[in-house]
Amino acid sequence: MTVEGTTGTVHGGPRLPQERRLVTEIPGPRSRELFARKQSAVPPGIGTTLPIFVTHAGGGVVVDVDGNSLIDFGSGIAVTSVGNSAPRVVERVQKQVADFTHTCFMVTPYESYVTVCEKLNALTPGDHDKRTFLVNSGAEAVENAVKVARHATGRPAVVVFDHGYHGRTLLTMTLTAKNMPYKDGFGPFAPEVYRVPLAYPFRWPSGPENCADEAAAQAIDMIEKQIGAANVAAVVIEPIAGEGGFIEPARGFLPKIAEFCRANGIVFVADEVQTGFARTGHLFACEDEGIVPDIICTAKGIAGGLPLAAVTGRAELLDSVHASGLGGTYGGNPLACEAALGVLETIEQDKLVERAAHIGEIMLPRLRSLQERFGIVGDVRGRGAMTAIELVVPGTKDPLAAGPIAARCHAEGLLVLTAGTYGNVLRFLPPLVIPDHLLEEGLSILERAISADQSA
Ligand code: PLZ
Repeated sequence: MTVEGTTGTVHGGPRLPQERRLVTEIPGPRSRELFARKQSAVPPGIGTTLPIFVTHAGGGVVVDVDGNSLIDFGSGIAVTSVGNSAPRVVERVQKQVADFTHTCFMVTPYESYVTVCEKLNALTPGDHDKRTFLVNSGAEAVENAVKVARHATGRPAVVVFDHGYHGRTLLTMTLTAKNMPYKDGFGPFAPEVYRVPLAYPFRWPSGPENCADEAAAQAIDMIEKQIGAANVAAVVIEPIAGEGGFIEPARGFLPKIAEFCRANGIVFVADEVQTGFARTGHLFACEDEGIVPDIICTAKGIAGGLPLAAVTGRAELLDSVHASGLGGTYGGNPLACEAALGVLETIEQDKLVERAAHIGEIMLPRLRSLQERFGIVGDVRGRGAMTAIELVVPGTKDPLAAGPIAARCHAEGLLVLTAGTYGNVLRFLPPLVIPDHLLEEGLSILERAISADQSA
């Protein structure tokens, strides 16, 4: 593949040089003007990580209205894994937008929707008979997975985990662990949602080696004693907790939970909205421990930025819902389906699963060397192109806010995101097509930002 020459747009559009280029301070004057307009037109509830206004993006860079070119370690929150305006996505969407833009798949269907579903049935873990249907967002996918699990089992309860994030709708906000900013003042919440411990190795009281067994035992005990396994429709879990801080559950935890579900007729739902589509060096993160979920929810990386999400699961579960019990006006819109087909072709033909693993091989050793040199880097974790550092007050595990270091990176032209229940995680989600030299340069900017920290 031609990563070095990756362009932002095709069909004669401008090529985007794969370089960091700062021509004003960040944000520049034109972005500041637009941000003032945003503040009077858009409520503050819609936040802004970095107030530069974008005109182009592609490969590993985002270009703003002032002509700055920033290194992208965010991919629009793990969405543009194949890059912005990836050529195969652009080509398919451009053709589709000229042919027809919408019919509603539930009114008069079209082939691309069916092809996307066939491909997801084939590509997701497990060789059992599967069905897929398409919706618009990650939250909608998780919410629908719960609907299907409740309908199929006739049971009410849903079990979720500490540090979990599943969306902002009433049900998925309820499934989400963190109060601020996601839940505060937005209650009352949906009923029959129960939260159990997650195997968080860095913060497990008796140490990482005991974490998987103890956390699984506690979670299962709570389910049995407080809910009753026979009342549980679904266990919903991210194979790597994303917004919660890129927490990889201690190895062995996920298989124990999956086994408990199997033994008790509970639907195991993997929320792979953030981890899916090559991001972690597997097509899906569940593959790392050989987990075969009953239902898998995908979104984000599925369609290169067009709004699309999917619910894929065992045929007998999805087929249990009565005719017309599922759906929505826009779910599986033809533009989004074409984009998804372009994404899947790109992942396969450009070997982006391997590319994600390669990105991890570049990033993780450099992040570990930061941990050795700087006391504020308490933990380094992640897989493939989904990595993070957890910041602490040196010599303790007290959380150290990640915001100031993120701001220093932003000022130097590196777009990084924060995460974590304690707001102390810097996470890195570069597009999988980012050239190596931008990865290295981004890591050097991060290193300078950390070493400039007074407490480091
Ligand atoms: N499940 C695992 O990561 C979305 C949230 C951004 P939607 N994560 C980004 C924000 O602050 O709103 C996410 C996720 C996991 C579900 C979702 C929800 O996906 O497409 O944002 O609805």
